[in-house]
Amino acid sequence: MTWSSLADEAGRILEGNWSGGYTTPASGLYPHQWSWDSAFIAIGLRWLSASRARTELDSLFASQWADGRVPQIVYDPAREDDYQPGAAFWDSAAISGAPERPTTGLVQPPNHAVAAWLVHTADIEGSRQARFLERLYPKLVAWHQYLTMTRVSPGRTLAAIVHPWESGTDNSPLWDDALATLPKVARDIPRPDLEHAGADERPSQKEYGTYYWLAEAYRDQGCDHREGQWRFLFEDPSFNALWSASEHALARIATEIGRDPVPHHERARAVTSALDSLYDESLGVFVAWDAVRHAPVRKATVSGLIPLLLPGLTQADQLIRTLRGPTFLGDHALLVPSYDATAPDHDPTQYWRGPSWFNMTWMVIQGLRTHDQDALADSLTQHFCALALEHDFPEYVDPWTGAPHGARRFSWTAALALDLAR
Ligand code: 9WN
Repeated sequence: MTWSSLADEAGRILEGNWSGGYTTPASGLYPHQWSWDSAFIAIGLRWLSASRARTELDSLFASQWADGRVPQIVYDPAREDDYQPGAAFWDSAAISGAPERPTTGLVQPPNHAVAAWLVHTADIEGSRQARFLERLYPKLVAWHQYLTMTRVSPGRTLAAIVHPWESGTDNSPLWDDALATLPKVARDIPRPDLEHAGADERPSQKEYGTYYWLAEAYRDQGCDHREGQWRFLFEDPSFNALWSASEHALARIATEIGRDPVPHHERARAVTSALDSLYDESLGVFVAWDAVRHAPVRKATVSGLIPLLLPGLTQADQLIRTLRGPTFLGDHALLVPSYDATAPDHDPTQYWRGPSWFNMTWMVIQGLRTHDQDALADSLTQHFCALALEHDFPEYVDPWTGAPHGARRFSWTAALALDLAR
């Protein structure tokens, strides 16, 4: 492998998945714009074309809701039949405050300010001339304000997700017990996704039954979970670590454009210290908090390692020990598994229930560098780039064999490989 062949191929993939205003995650399986994908994609795209990276984020924020939320998916109306649930399911035009383009009412993890700052740093002159940060800053502030006002329960500090899709780690074992208590929709659910990936590489029909039931309930109450007793509510460690990291980035952005960084530092510190309550000493990792049952979900997943991104994290040494231990890398994992390798239900090929995802390993690499663990960061970077190139930039891989699964020519795999290869 040479860095230039990697960069060339990654560039071709991002070119192929470029729709004119944004990059689709994968041309067949995911034909629309996804929120946290666009942020990861912009981080790599900045090395190909900083102006396209800026457009990627601008186009996503053009579909921000009036209440500040950044939608999980912005739909391409021309591809309505190619992904479900589609725009017709959400009918966002019927909801007050929704943007012009059709979107879902759910959100995804808030990694956007991190991406905006990194995009800026790749081409400071161009960014300043385009007034990129001036334009995006109030939108990013409104997005974080949505989290504070709508997703933080009274007496808490961390933001909650209201649907597994919002975690970005859809069928993670973290959600199993809660989902088992929920109904499923009775009708047949269309699965165009199965034309592009094996059924054993996607969430099951049973899982989709519950996902739809929950999404319908959310939609039918105007995309606001605060009506009645919402039955799926979790504080996810990765979602909140990204929120805190994004507040740190917003502080930098604020300073750059002559605004006050202090409120962002304060929020970042508050979220980081609230994450303490999710740390599980015996697992050596952060876990999710079930805000309906008022109990932690004591399972080790890669989401619980993502707080490593945060400077000054008091549990960094323990997290790094856990990462190196049998739960994750052990002696021979190539990339970070998505779920506890020692768990009896770990499956190295099934979506978020074991395989390694490139965005998660990229975040762990950034976290290792934040905590001066360059040797391990370097070795993960080598495996990351080699596996991406060898297997046509797959969506995810078996952590031990590196065998590819899910979509190929997957945009964030290409973008983040490009970023690491710099
Ligand atoms: C639902 C687009 C998205 C990623 C998620 C990943 C997968 C969608 C799906 O694909 O989720 O949002 O259909 O399974 O889990 O992280 O953003 O790449």
